Amino acid sequence: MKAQNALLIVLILLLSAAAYPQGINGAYHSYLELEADIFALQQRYPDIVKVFDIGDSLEKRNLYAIKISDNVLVEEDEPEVLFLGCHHAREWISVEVPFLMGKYLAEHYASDPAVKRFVDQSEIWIVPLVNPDGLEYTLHGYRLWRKNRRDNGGGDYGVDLNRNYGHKWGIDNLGSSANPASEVYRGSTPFSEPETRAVRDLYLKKNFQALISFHSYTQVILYPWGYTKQPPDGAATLKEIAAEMSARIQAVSGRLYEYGQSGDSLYLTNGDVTDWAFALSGIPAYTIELPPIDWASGGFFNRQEDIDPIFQENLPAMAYLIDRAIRDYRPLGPAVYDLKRRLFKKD
Ligand code: 0X9
Ligand code: CA
Ligand code: ZN
Repeated sequence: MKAQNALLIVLILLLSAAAYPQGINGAYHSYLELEADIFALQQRYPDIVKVFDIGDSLEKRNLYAIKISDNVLVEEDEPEVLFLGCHHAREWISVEVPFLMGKYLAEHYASDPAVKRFVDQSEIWIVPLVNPDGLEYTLHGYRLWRKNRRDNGGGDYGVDLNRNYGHKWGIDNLGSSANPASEVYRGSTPFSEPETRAVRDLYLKKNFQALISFHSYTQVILYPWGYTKQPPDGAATLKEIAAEMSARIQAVSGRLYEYGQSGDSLYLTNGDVTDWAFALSGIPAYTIELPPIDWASGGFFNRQEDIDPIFQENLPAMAYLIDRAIRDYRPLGPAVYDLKRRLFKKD
């Protein structure tokens, strides 16, 4: 290579590094950036933060769960709450909100009595990146990719991870698709994907009392069922909690998150994580579709300056759910774990 050419290449690299100081994804996390930040958090707060590797993605990336609790090395009999992000690759903001929650809890434990109470009295589990292969593909392939990267044959790729869970899986072709080319392809069987199996297996080992699965966009809070318009038993409670969360969000930013039963308010979905968890253990299980409200306001492209405000407005909603899990907690004992496993086998 001529010296001139080498110089030119170095110049271009320097210029692009200056133009993208945080990589091509700005303040959003890639898989490796998130991995580094997760371990940095554990290293800084080892008494209350522990990282678990809960399985591998299809392309062999690690799936991480962050546990935040006092005596974090011990499994205590405390209510557990689960926050999930990024079932869908292009929904970048859905990685940031649950991750920032973990960071916030760790950083404010020593100074904020409310945070201390949450961390001491519950165990908060965060899986910020359920779909790392998809996320990487949005960075290096196609920004609007949604599914994982399963090779379905015939040139078709990807399973919609939020159609791959085991409750009423594939019950109709409205709430998911049997077509491997579809954006809502449900996969070949329930839990055919390693990513949904990892979430399932974590869920079955724990005793979660509540969960939020973050998505974007449209600014709504949704609860089961998704597979039908029929309301579930306990719909009134699910609605009441959604209303409380919505009000808390609005109190921060003025932004309105509508709420309702997902099958009713959005469109039918079968095989999503909230229906599965709710069917299994009847816990309050929510999908929160983060801002913006519509495509014209940015769709999947939130500005990096919006990450923190979106986290800040969701913080009291998450805190409300944790607080409620603490207040309503009835220690269940090992029989329930057995029951859950048996129920699951029938699925
Ligand atoms: O379709 C989805 O999986 C979610 N919307 S998104 O635009 N982020 O893809 C909504 C899931 C809602 N849950 C149920 N309807 N059960
Ligand atoms: Ca604990
Ligand atoms: Zn989504």
